[in-house]
Amino acid sequence: DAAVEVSEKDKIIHNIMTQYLPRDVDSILKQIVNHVEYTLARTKYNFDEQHAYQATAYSVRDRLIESWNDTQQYFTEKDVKRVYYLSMEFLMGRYLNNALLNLGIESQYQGALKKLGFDLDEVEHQERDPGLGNGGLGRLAACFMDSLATINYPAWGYGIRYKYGMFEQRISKEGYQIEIPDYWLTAGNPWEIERLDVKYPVRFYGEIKHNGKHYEWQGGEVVTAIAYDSPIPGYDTYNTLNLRLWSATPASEFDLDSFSRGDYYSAVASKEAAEKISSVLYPNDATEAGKELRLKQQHFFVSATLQDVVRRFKKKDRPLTELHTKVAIQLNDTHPTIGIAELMRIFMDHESMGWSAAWATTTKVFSYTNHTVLPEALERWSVDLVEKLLPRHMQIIYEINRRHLEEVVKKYPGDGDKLMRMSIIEEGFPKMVRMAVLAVVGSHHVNGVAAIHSGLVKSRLFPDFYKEQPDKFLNMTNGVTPRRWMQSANPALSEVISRWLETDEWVSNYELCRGLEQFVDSADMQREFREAKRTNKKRVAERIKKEFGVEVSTDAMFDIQVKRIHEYKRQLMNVLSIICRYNAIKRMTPAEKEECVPRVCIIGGKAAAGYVIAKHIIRLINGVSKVVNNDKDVGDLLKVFFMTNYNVTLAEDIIPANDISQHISTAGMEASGTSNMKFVMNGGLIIGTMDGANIEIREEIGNDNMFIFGLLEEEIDRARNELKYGGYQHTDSRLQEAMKQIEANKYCGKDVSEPLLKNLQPYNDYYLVTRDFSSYMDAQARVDEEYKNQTSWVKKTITSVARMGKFSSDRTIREYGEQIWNLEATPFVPSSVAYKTV
Ligand code: F58
Repeated sequence: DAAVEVSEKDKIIHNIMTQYLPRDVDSILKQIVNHVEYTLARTKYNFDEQHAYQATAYSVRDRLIESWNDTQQYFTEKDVKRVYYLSMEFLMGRYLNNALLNLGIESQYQGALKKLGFDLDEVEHQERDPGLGNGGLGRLAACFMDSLATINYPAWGYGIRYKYGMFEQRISKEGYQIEIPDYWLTAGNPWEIERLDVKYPVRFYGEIKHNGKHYEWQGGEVVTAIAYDSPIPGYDTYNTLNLRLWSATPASEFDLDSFSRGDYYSAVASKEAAEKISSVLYPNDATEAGKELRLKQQHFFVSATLQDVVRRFKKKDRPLTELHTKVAIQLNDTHPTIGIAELMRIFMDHESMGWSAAWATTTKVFSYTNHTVLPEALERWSVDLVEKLLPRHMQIIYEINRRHLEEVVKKYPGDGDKLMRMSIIEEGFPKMVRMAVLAVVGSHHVNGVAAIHSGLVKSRLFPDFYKEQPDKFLNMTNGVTPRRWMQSANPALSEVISRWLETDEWVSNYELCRGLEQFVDSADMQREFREAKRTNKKRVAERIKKEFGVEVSTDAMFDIQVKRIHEYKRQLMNVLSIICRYNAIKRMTPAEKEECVPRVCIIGGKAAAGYVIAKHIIRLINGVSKVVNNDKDVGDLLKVFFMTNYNVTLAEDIIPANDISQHISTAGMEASGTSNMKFVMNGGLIIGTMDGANIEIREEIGNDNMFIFGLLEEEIDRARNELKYGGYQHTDSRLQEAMKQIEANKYCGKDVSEPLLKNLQPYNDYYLVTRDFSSYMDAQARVDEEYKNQTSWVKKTITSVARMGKFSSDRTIREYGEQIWNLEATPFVPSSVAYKTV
């Protein structure tokens, strides 16, 4: 009868709903082949490595979708507070290996692919590296997603699905950088799920009307934001988070006017323009260009995100004034700061909240991370532009500022200077909106990314605000994920660590690595660390052989500086010292050569397309490389390579091969740096300045395990003035010789040498290259000396690896969770989502 029918049906459904993909080799093989046939529509008997990659990726994605769905449903049921990490950049790197390791099914996939005649490693190399970020800021967001998932925090990432990521760098025959557009979606992206049903309208331009009750923003242009979701697995947890990236498409409503005018083609063309908004990542490094399209991108992704967040909150019936009890929003730099005005607009214009309630809630939701103190990098938008593009937001920003300054005046009557300093609006021609000030005023917490940097955020950037609300300002020292940067990038060393610790739990609890220190004197451990290093150096040596046709010895010291090319990072100082080393070798007697430690110098990084000096530095490096590598006198003692197209994948390949890495910014200028952490975790030592996280790394691993040089932050201003006003002139004869050779165009033409040398003149040397040079050369000499004693060197690297626990992004994220977001770890508990009708 009917009752039996229903329960039979329910049983069947229940059986289906509680079935998960089996994890054994043969089932996985079948899943992969199924995707070859049904997803890729290829014959099962004929598919290549690229198809194998895609089918494998789809099969892994299926698993992630299972846990993703369960996790999201679980979070909803438990009604947890979530953090939303808003970032214009997520520099995720390849997904496949990371997902396999986090899910703990790498060996099964290896087995399945082997049966199909493929090697997992090779298959993994088919994946494009999605470069949706510039550098440290974007990669930090990616490490944070991994840690958020691993710690079981309820979190979402929100950003932009750029069609073109960071440009591909090539080097011309003459040694100049060439930028190639990165259309990374040519072969599709199996890690994303297109959600054509998750879409929001986003408005630009137009005008403001008051309808008697509240303001309404009308007219202008409307585009539609479409969601693309990528599941983010955690390590050794079922929890799977979501990264939601927005893509811009034409709005679905039609502007009937232009159609009825009969102008069909231009009506279509104007729709097409919508897609431009999410088309390209701005490859700017540390200077703000003030481009209208960039502000459009910011409002586009922030508006869609906030609509999505508010909709999710409103699924349960409760007042929006409680939003902060379920929602924390982290602003990754000032790029999403327009969200403060946008949330106010939603509250007031759409949800009929009054100003006070709206503002009280908004400031309990947002917090802001600052990533730089460089004045030229702080975002400012002209009032005219904001007024034109986002008229309602401009009104709201003015009102936020009026009320904010009213408080300042009350407390400091007559102090006009203070008022000017604290204003969100910078007076001048043109008037500007200071996004960082808006972020500070609208946030409950503001943090820097390393101790020294957070100090400078208080003392240099926002001293007046710090004085009023000292507790608002925090430090959250950056970290990196040991999953990608050790376990995945460096299997050789990871295996050694796990064997000595007798566990691989250190992968999600880095502090366990302290246990390595007790074995530091063991000859066995020392040998195994050195063997792992040799394995990694061999791989890079092969790469060099393939790319440059040059043979390098793995006995040489591998010296690496890879990061965006910027004057403050001082790649120029590095290459100048390489020239000095070259000159010194040329003068050596055979006996001296015998004593000399061979070096392989590797430099890599992209220069922003419009950053002329940075591009000159690349040209100089390539020039030096050519001269040095082809000089028979030098032999194996020195080799120089510029590695093209530095990205996450390349970083994973070469960082494990480092003996020493360079983090040599002018003190006070590198907010934190994160590659410094990766290099040490992979068994190398650092030559560096007292800047960014170097300072804290030194605190953890000890001064004996680092090569520190250069002026301290508190000495910089004075040194700069001395240089500028003639009180100081370097007398380093090695540097003088190197500069003379550059002047004689030994390494590059005068188009490059002249501007570079001009920048090294005392009155122009803002980054203090000539001032720190001797001290840098001394530190380099110590590096050479210490490398001769391989036993003491490897002991230093073991001790350092053991003591790097602080720099796991798991630690960083716990601090954010506890001190800023007020979150609870919520590991998924299976029983709670069992199919409900049974
Ligand atoms: C970097 N900033 C800092 N900005 O320079 C670095 O010290 C820090 O470790 C890292 O953030 C993470 O906190 C950075 O990468 C950018 O790439 C901006 C992108 C948008 C345009 C301006 C530069």
